[in-house]
Amino acid sequence: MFYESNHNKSIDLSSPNRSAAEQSAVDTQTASMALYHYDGCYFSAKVKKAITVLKLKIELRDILANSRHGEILLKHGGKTTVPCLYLEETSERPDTWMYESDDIIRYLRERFECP
Ligand SMILES: N[C@@H](CCC(=O)N[C@@H](CS)C(=O)NCC(=O)O)C(=O)O
Repeated sequence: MFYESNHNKSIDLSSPNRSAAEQSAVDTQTASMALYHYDGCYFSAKVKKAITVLKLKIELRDILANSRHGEILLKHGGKTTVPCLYLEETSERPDTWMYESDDIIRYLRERFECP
């Protein structure tokens, strides 16, 4: 369970209990994602905490530790604000650059939190 207050909003997340096969299927899906972030950013920390609680393996790209990540984020996402979740394109949609920590957490939760 994860509870964190943010401007009077709260997040209540349950940690999933997946089988090895289920975890492997989830890992395959998250292999096409990356989180742009930096250490010391509260909003990034909130998303990283949710990623941990949801037991997701999502590549972390620190834009301060590696300026190339920041350049790519600006070029393709349109701004250097973090956190930003990158979702590789699929046959159904183009690649996506999702800003706003609450939107990212909601998305990950809807897709990966077990009922
Ligand atoms: N409402 C946003 C706030 C994000 C935010 O303020 N991020 C800061 C770092 S903690 C940032 O990137 N500021 C620089 C900028 O916006 O260019 C969220 O919840 O994701």
